[in-house]
Amino acid sequence: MKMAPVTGIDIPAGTSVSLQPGGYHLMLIKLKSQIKAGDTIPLTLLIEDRDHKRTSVEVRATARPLNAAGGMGAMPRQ
Ligand SMILES: [Cu+2]
Repeated sequence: MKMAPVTGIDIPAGTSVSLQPGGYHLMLIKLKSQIKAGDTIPLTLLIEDRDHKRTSVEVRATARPLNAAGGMGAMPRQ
């Protein structure tokens, strides 16, 4: 599979985009320490609306083994 970085993902009004293996996904690079399966990783997603107003969304992702289906899963922080 070939991957290329993007600077953003368009989400048309009323639709959604899934981040998942084989499609758009987040890649964590230059980590300061190794992430192990089961670790919880806090992430901040930056959302920009059509008026360029930015909102950040905090999510917590649970690391899964590299060979697991679904890769890393994220849920909104409660
Ligand atoms: Cu990737």
